[in-house]
This record gives sequence, structure tokens and C-alpha cells, in this order.
Amino acid sequence: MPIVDIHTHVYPPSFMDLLRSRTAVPYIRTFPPDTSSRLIILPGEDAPSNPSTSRGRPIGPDYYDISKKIEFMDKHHIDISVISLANPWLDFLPSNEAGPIAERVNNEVNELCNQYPGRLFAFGALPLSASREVIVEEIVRLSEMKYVKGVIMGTSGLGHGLDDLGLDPIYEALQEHRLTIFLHPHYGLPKDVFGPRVSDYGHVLPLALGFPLETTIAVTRMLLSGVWDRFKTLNVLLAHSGGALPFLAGRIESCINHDSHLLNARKSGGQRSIWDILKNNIYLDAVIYSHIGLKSAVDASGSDRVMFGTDHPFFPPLDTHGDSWPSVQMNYRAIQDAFDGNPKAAEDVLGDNAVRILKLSF
Ligand code: 5CU
Repeated sequence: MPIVDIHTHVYPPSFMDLLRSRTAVPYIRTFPPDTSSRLIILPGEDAPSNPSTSRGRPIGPDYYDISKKIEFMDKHHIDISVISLANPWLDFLPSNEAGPIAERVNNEVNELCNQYPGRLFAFGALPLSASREVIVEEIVRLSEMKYVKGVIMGTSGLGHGLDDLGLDPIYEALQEHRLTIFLHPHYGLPKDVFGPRVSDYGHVLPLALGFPLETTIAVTRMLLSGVWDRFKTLNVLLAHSGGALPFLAGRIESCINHDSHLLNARKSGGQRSIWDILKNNIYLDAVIYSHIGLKSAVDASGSDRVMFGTDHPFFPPLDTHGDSWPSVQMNYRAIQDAFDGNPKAAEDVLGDNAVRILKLSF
């Protein structure tokens, strides 16, 4: 049985050059006298009120050297990784630059996979600030690339979220070319909801709560706007086990059924329920660090739709001498605990689902 990591990021060399050349988020810089580089990507995380050592995160070769990815995979018994550009992808680029940069970055990622045939596959990145024609052209190009199995996307879409009808040509092209969307958060929640002491708590509130709630809201908006009624075979893999979606699905469904406007629209349009979509269009990763969250994901979508991931190179060990990453061990442990007595389901989540769903041939 292969072990497959479907949630694992990389910044290829030309993207690193781009980040190093910039002076606004997202960018890489040092804070003298400290000479180490820091990666600053989240909105507002370079605020001057933050001490320089808590701005962003240290960045080293794990983020951009593909041989480090293979080393990490070997250390953690991972046979195959489906690599993706890390956030904020290409969202911040001026419209006229997005197309050519997407082409370069996607070619580079495909070439990284080619260096390790059978061990690496990829999700491509879309030039979402470019025109719809350019985005669709890149989707077609990606569908012809040997190692590309889908696209990674954030929640902003073309700038108005994923319930924007302007995205329909993009959803249509992705559905037609059978590319799975790997939906990943980046923008979080407005800082105000975390209160004036947010920076006292490091990255905990934006990462532990902002990220998953951002995903939950984005997917619920897709559902309410009827994306899956118009694109019945569009597949979306949700990061972090869908955020709070599996846990809140019943409440979302109940709110729809108690809103006469929405209920009437649903009845006349034959709209599909959240449970139908969770079991037929949504896949969930297993990056949730506890069997409790994992069981909720499995209950919502089925053990045949959940896939192991690590989020490498994020969440490295604080103790740099440790051999194995505690963040990875927690996700392995969650699978072991969730499927105690059901080794087939554990094997499905660890790798067989990814091989089948993403059609990984090795
Ligand atoms: O630590 C972080 O900020 C992140 C991030 O930005 N993206 C991600 O995938 N994981 C952790």
C-alpha cells in the first residue's frame, strides 16, 4: 500500500526570486541584525507593531529545494507527494503578469515532478487576476501536463469569492478537463474578530480558526449559489478536513430548510443537499491532527473520500533536533485512532484513495 501526501507545498525557484524581489506582502526579507530570511505571506503579518521575530516565519530550503521534500518523504515513509504552490499562489499578481508567471511556475513544478518520476505529482496554480480567457487557456495547458492532477486555489476566486457567477467559465473548464480543485485558505477572517490582543497569541488564532472558518464560509457560499447544481461533476478537495464543514453541515442544511426564500428556490430548481454534495463532489484531506475531527470528516464524506496530508513545509518541529515531525505524527496517529480495527479504511485514507481519485500512475 503506498502512502500518499496530497497536502504538501513548495515554492519553485522563480517564485522564490519573485518573493525576494518584493517589498510588500507576500515577500521574503531579513530583519537586521538578524541575518536569517523570513517568509511574510499572511495579510497584515508584517505590521510594525509585531516584534520582528514574530513577523512571518523562518524560511529555509524545505520551502524550495525539492531534494528536501524527498528527504522529508523518506523520513516519514511517504511514497508519493502531490505538491502544490503554497499560498498566496498567484492571487497578488497584476493582471498582465499573471498569465506568463503561471505558465513559468506550472512548467517548473511539472519539471520538479519529472526529476522524481512516480514519486511526485502536482496541483497547478491558476492566474486568477488575468482575463477569463487566459485562465481557461492555462487550465487546458495544465490538463495536458504529465504530472498535474488538479489545481490549487484560494477562496477569493476572481476577487469576489467562490459564489461569483463570473467563475462559471472557470468551473466549466475544470469540470470538462476533470481537474480537481484543491481549495486552500489564505485570507482568514477580519483581524477584528480576534480582538486587540491577537498578536499576543502568535499565529494561533488566524491559523487554527481563521483558516478553517474561511474555508467553511467559502464552500457554503459555493453551495448556496448553486455551483454544484450547475456543475454536477465538479470535484473539490477541501484543506484541513473541510474546516468546520463536516461538523456544521447539519446546521447549514437546517438553516436552508428554514429560509422560505431559499427553500422555494431549492424546490423549484431541484437543488442538491449538502449531504449529497459532501458524498459526491467533495473530498477532504486528513490534516486535522486528531481522530475526533477526522471521524467527523469520515462521517460526512465517507472513508473513501478522505486523503492523508502533511502541510509540509509548514509546522516544522520547534526542536530542530527531532527526527520525525510531530505535526506529521499527529496526523498518522489520528488515522490510527480513528480506524482502530478497520485497517482497510486506514489504508484507503493513507494512500489508496489518492491513487484512485487523482489517478496517480507510478
Ligand atoms: O503557517 C502558515 O502560515 C501556513 C500557511 O500560510 N499556509 C499553510 O498551508 N500552512 C500554514
